[in-house]
Amino acid sequence: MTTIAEFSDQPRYTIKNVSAMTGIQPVTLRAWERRYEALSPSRSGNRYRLYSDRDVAVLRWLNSRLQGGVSISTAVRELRQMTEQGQWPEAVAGGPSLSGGRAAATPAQISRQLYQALLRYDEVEAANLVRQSLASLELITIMQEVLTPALVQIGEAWYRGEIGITAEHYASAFVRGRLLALLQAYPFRKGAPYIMLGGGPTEQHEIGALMISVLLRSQGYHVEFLGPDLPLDDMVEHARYEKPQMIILTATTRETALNLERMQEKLSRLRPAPIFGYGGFAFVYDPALRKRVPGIFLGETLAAAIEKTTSLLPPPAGKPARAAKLVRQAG
Ligand code: B12
Repeated sequence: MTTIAEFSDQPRYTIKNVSAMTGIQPVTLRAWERRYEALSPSRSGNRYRLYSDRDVAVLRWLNSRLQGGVSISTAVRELRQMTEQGQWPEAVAGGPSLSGGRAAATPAQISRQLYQALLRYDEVEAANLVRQSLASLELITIMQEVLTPALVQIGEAWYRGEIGITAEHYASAFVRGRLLALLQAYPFRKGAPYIMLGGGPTEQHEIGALMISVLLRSQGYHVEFLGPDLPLDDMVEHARYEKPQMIILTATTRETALNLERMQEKLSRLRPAPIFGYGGFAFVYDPALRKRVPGIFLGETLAAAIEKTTSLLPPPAGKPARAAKLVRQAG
């Protein structure tokens, strides 16, 4: 037996997802909210309603009461009376689910399934899981809670000698490909604050930088992703002509982190001088490196990097970007 209280109250699903999961039309969902205060979903940064697994469970329960002949106002009153006494109804199973009958899964579950699909070299299943994530989760959640843990698990399995380097390369190539498709699905906004992004000299890891590029582009910034292993002088020359407002370089290894020591000084000779921000695993693993690299350390997580970057730049004009056919292209 599972009560509705046991479901997560993390905001996660759009109204369209919830409609697909419960079979209740968006117009009805909005009316239940407005007239009966059946639910109060959170709002995303761009003001879209976001529902949690608990909200979905509540909606399924309300629907089952309606099918039992009770009016919506009575069902909502029943629910309120129970919750005011600290009780929750038992969850009702089923209803149409997210994608083709697949039950709504948590990010951790999707991540584990993705890890297993990648180890089997099952590209169709891996692509389906990414598509499922894009339809139901926020981008930042997909990056931090689905893709990153799957890659870390792959890295650990390789380290323990359980999988070969081929499997590890296949998995990172797959994730890299999905992220590039996503990046290109967002409109390229020339007039918006301009950020150049990539890996520092000798860096071969590029997935963290790609994730930040996708997240910033989704917020409407003009982001140029330049790939890994960028020579500093060449980048400074590029920046001299292109005049970005900000340059972000990432470092996973200590060697790359130390290679970033002179970037701030080189950039300070440009007019106007771009802001120099950096981050990545090397600075999380060894925080002392932050003292050695002049510039702005952007934080330990992708979410922190986005927050810090957006606080340093003017906001992009207009609405946050929407990816063209995001789910179909990237999935
Ligand atoms: C895929 C992978 C590779 C691929 C990369 C492919 C590609 N195109 O990107 C390849 C095969 C090339 C590779 C090479 C190597 N790798 Co490697 N690799 C990995 C693996 C499995 C996943 C890395 C990844 O993309 N993670 C996803 C990202 C998003 O996660 P993350 O880097 O941890 O980032 C988090 C934060 O740091 C932060 N973040 C990330 N970027 C940024 C940027 C900014 C600005 C900010 C603020 C935050 C931020 O957000 C993330 C989420 O919290 C990890 C395993 C692991 N445990 O992570 C090893 C790992 C990173 N690799 C490692 C090593 C040692 C190597 C090699 C030296 C191996 C070798 N002997 O040749 C070389 C490095 C060569 C070089 N000079 O760069 C070590 C690094 C340890 C260290 N600090 O020295 C790891 C941790 C494996 C391990 N357990 O030993 N690798």
